[in-house]
Amino acid sequence: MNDTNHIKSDNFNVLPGVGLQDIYEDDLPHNNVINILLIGDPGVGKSSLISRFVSDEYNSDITPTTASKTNIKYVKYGDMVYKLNIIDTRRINYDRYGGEYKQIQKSHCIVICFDITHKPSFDDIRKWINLASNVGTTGSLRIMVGCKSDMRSTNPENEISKSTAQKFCDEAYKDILYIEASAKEDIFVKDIFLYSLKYFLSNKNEFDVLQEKIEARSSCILY
Ligand SMILES: Nc1nc2c(ncn2[C@@H]2O[C@H](COP(=O)(O)OP(=O)(O)OP(=O)(O)O)[C@@H](O)[C@H]2O)c(=O)[nH]1
Ligand SMILES: [Mg+2]
Repeated sequence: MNDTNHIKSDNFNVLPGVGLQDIYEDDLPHNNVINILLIGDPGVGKSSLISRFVSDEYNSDITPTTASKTNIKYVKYGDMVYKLNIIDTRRINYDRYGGEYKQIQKSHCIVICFDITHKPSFDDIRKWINLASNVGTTGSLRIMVGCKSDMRSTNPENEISKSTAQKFCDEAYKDILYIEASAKEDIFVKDIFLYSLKYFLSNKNEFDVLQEKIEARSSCILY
């Protein structure tokens, strides 16, 4: 995908003054709740993407995430306010992933991250995609994000080129959108969440059905 394919964010106004944890569902009247989950190998940059989007901050000394956490962001789009539940997952390798299945099932959008400068994280991406596909509810959106795009060309031997990642999606996962982003330089971070919101809106009827399925599944699965 070239850059012109990204959705324009002209109408995307982030509400000023809305912070992180101390916002509760009733604080702002909103039209819909959208659950967005980030998964991927340890250290690929999941939390940094969230921090950049939610609070416009980037910290190179960020600590590994030890427990899953829901970050709340209200966004205004058109005349409506939407609540985004952005779920950061704890630092864990794919093989030990468990217990978060419920979060995957409840997600409208699953953002599957790898680090473009760290080939092993791309080698694992198929496992994460399959997890999202197998556990996620049909109809949820999957976006693959190549993180740390500002580091392109700094370590060519260990790098995943944009064309390799794009080809991977085109050939194996046609319905997955690929975006390269940098939390550090704030490149295409907002696009990930804007795209999720737009997808949600354009599939709202399907998502109402999806919601019923999610609730039905949640009530009959033990964790
Ligand atoms: N250059 C650069 N470094 C980044 C970027 N995003 C994250 N990093 C660095 O990569 C490291 C890991 O970032 P995190 O955001 O903690 O990654 P994570 O996937 O949440 O990691 P875990 O919680 O440990 O699984 C940190 O040192 C970040 O500063 C980016 O866009 N550019
Ligand atoms: Mg983290």
